[in-house]
Amino acid sequence: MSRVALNYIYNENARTRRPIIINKEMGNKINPYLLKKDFPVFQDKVDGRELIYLDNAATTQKPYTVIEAVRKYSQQFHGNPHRGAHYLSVKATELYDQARQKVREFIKARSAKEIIFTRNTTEAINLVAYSYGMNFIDEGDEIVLSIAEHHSNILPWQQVARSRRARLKYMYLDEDGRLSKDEVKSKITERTKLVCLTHMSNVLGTIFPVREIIEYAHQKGALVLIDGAQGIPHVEVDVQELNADFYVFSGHKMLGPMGIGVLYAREELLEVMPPFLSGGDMIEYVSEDTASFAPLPEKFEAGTQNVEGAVGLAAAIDYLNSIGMDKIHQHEQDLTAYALERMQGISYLTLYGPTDLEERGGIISFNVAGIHPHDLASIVDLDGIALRAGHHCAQPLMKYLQLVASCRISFYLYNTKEDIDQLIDSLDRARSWFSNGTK
Ligand code: C6P
Repeated sequence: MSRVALNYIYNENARTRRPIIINKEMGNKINPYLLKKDFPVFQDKVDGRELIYLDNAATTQKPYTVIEAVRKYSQQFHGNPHRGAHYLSVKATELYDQARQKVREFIKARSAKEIIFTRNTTEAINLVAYSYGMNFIDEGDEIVLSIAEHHSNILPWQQVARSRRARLKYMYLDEDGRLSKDEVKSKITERTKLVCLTHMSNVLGTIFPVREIIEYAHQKGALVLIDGAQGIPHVEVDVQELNADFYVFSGHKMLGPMGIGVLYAREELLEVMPPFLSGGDMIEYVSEDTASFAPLPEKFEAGTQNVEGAVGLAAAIDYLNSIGMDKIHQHEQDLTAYALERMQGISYLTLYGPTDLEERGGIISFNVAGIHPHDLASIVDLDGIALRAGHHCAQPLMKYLQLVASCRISFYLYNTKEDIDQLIDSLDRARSWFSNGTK
């Protein structure tokens, strides 16, 4: 990065800049044009083009405040937490603990002991699978998943089912991409030990009624893991109100850095679960042959911690809070309504997922007649539009939908209706290019 660009990112205004919300003109709604100013990636051309970023389900962009928080930590406070009496080690410990408290408040967990930092959603699910699944799921028990799960919420359970001789059962979706009550009731039974369900489908955008499903599963004596990778960035989450047993998510999908994720689990469960990884910093006492473990949450955080990741995640939470999750959700709903209305009127497009806004969020999968999704993604990239094409790491769902691949757009707080208009112009150009051989 050039010196000029570095100065721009680290200048004083950027450090103190706060997201701006226009109340007069826009009622209580956020103004994405002003929010874009908080994100360095939108201040300059990317690869020579104005960026239209519609791949937020894959990862989100970072505001200056997150970049600055990580820089400040790295420059002024970097030390190995829990391991030294010197200033930097103490400071790193303090910042790491504060970040944990910030996450606790954000998801309204009872105690910071219930917040375990992981690398990402995938590692958090693996932690539950290897620690809880491999020890508490027995032969003949059933693990119930939805067919809409990401591979990260399927493969660990396949391993558990194989090792423990348990049975995997899938809840299938109706033709609108929803889970019916009948389907839920027919699959979750007294034999169910664990239900693993995504909060929002990363392919169809369906927001599942997780609170009702958790309540029903508990009546049957099952625990529930919610994959919140596509949930918590977009809707307010209160884990106590949801009554979730496990809730997992990734920092990089909510404006934070990559390499930091969270497992929330009820304290009683974490107390009886054995460590997933073992080594430094998760112990109380070690002898030649045996060891006793540190109390929660350290018991599940072996090795040197990702302090800069935690600090960046805390800054991302501050940013989201300064705007308000309710406003972010409303903005995404407005964009989704606008996009669906425009896209439904285009004859060459096939859209997938629920049509009712009440049941979905800002992820839209579609196909363009006559153009392979991968070709389409490369073509719109020439117009500066970032979207995702492929199976979206959800092959069982794609097979169920009888699709090989689809294109997918996904919104966040900085997207505008103009982004959607530009996408549709680009799709029109691609279509006529494929029809006439010119673009
Ligand atoms: N989905 C997407 O483009 P990680 O990689 O661990 O941060 O997140 C995994 C994951 C788990 N569950 C759901 C519902 C997800 O959407 C994802 C990540 C990205 O859809 C990358 S494949």
